[in-house]
Amino acid sequence: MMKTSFINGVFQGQSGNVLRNINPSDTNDVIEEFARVGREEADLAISAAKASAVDWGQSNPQQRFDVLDFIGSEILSRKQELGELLSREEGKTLTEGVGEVTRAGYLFKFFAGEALRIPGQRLDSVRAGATVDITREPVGVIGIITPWNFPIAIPAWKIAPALCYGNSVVFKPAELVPSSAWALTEIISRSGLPDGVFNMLIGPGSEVGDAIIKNGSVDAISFTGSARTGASIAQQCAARMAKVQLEMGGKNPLIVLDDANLELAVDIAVQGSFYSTGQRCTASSRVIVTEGIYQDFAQLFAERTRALRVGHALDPKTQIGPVIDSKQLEQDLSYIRLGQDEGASLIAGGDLVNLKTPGYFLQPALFSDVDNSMRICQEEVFGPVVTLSRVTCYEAALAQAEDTQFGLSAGIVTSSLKHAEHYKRHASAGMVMVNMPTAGVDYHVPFGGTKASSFGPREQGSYAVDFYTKVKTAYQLPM
Ligand code: UN1
Repeated sequence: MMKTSFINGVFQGQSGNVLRNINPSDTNDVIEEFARVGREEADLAISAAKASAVDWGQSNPQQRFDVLDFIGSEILSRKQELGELLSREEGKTLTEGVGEVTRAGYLFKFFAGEALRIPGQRLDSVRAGATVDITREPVGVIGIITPWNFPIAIPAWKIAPALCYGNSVVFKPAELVPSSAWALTEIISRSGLPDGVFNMLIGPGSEVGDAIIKNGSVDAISFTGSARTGASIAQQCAARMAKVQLEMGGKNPLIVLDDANLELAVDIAVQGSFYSTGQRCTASSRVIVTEGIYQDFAQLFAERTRALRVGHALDPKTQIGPVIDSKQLEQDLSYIRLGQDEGASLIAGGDLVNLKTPGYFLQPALFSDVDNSMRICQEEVFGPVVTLSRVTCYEAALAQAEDTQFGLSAGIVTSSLKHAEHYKRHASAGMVMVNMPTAGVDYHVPFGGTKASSFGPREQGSYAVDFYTKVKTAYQLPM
């Protein structure tokens, strides 16, 4: 049976427009079919969200805790099954899929707790006898638009705080990964939320996404995706003065200094660069190495890259799953050709891999002899394609790491406390990782970047309150 969107408490939305969810590890495997909806259904969902927003905005902390805790508990108790579904549709390995589902479960649990401690302040007025209450109120209707690379964790880290702080939600998942979004929606549909508070729409960005962005009843938009779409959303939100939060690209540097432990440095580089098939905005895509360790590092990193087992996401031996679809694969391959045309040396990988099942399999690619001004060092590939460059010293490494339009995550591998401390202060990225991969973040602390990577208040952790609430200042003289 064809699956549908969820509007005003009911799974609904028939259409002749069918979305087939294809497994990137085996393109003969059609996972499920969905009925795509359009602008009209999006407007219905937004009206339902608006109509329910006032009551839900006045719900008490216990109601919100119970809803979020129910969702989190069910996700955690089904993590194996949901992880398998996620890996089947997105292509990350089963370990990564189950890991992501676990993260989503904990995100709901975290915000269940946050619902019990929504912050506020009471101050004495500067005018005699009066007091001032500073409170956090729901924003209203939140439009949530998510990418394909984290089919459940990114929806979770937007939906959970939206509900926690008393907002209604209209959620549009990426069309490449509708199954995880639908499974999450099915759980939410049984969580005790009043009808209309949570809506999920399966349909194209050009209609459903566009309706969410343009509809004046949507008070705020949280988006993760490409810089181009993000810029357009920001402009449209500014024009109608809607609140906006954007998470976009990265070109994250990983510095390796001479004093680093070689094995640890290579592990961190392989993990951060290639796991999840490099399809993370936090992936390390520029590895910058000082000259004393460069030779040994380059040799071991290339060996390890060649040895990575690319395969079907659900095969337990697989280390690197397929690329998400043919379009992304074409983009990865065109950057690999571009790197060669620009004069970089492809020292490992970069070939298509043929397996028993037809899928988008690519051996991770490693370039050396790059110049940071090359396009492969400046533009986000969003695939398993990495550059390796040699610098003289820490200061040169830092300068090169900073030479980018992006500012999401920045890593360093070193045993020098002095350099680690300096880097934490002077890297302009929103997240800095010392002796850890640039990708793979905790669920209870803020996530986000600077420069072209992010715009608006931070996501996750207790900082999420800034986006998902508005502040009221109430003055009172005694009666
Ligand atoms: C992570 O690295 O754990 O789209 C999360 C992305 C990011 C999430 C990365 N928004 O890749």
